Amino acid sequence: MADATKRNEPIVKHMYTADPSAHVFEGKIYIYPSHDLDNNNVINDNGDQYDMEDYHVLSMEDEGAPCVDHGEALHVRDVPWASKQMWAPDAAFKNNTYYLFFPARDKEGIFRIGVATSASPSGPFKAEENYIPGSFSIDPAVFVDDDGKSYMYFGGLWGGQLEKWQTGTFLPEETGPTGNEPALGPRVAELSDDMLSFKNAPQEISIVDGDGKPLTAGDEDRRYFEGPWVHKHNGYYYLSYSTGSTHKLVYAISKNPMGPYVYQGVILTPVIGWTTHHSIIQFKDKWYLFYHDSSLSGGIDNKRSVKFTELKYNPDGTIQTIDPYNN
Ligand code: FUB
Repeated sequence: MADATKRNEPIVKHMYTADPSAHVFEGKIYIYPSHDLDNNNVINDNGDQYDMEDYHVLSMEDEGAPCVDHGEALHVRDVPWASKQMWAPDAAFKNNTYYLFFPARDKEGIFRIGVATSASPSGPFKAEENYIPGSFSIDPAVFVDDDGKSYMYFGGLWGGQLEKWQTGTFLPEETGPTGNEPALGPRVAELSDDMLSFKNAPQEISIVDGDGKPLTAGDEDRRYFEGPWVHKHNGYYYLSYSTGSTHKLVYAISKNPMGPYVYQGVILTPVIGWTTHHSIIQFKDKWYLFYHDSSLSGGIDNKRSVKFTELKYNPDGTIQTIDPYNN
């Protein structure tokens, strides 16, 4: 009999997992994480240490039930366009099909976003022949709205290459804005009805402060870095993301899925390890934050473990800040 899955502890310990995208499918919690390898790669700002090759799908019947590993769901060798680095994925259900969205480097070393399909939420998934045309960078998060429209949010700085796409073309030497220049925002694109392509070219999302001023590149406590996630609560779209270099999960809200989004505050204070990456779901009558840290590996950045905890709203719709080691 497998152990019960406890809050604030790794949901599995037999392998390293990261970047959890959680969803409620078929009445259960399914988690789509990255699968960190137990290697000793050199750690650098380009993210070369995150050298992942495959995805495993995890599920829990309920909070406190054992977490099941459904085995390998997709391997880079079975993705015709990809060469390496299967980073943070997400999943969606539509058209009686489960879709796995994932970034990887193409054969030229450029991050693109691909899609794979399955009849089951646990896979295995079959990859499309090519990446999504017009896709770039990393960290896809797909939000299916109440009206059936689906949006992909994506993008990450540094190793995620978002800076290199400012002109709409990949420019390898391009660097990002600095200081008081507006920060780069995540990108959003509405997905086609078959979920396999973008309806239009991706747009940049503007994240502004309470006075309507765009957050600046130098505002590292609040500006977008990577790992977007969108959920809806009381008619507002909540865009949450990682601040990267300041290691926080923060959020901004909007009445429109395309933004602009107004910055609100911190969801999760820094975890052990450099990266912080998350998802938010409602399951039964509670909201949950899925996140990762590197505590199981003793703090090694690229050996992370998925955890979860309860997320609570204040009556005014703001989110209560969570301390990962005291909640
Ligand atoms: O797991 C590789 C990368 O690290 C992800 O794509 C980022 O969000 C960060 O968690």
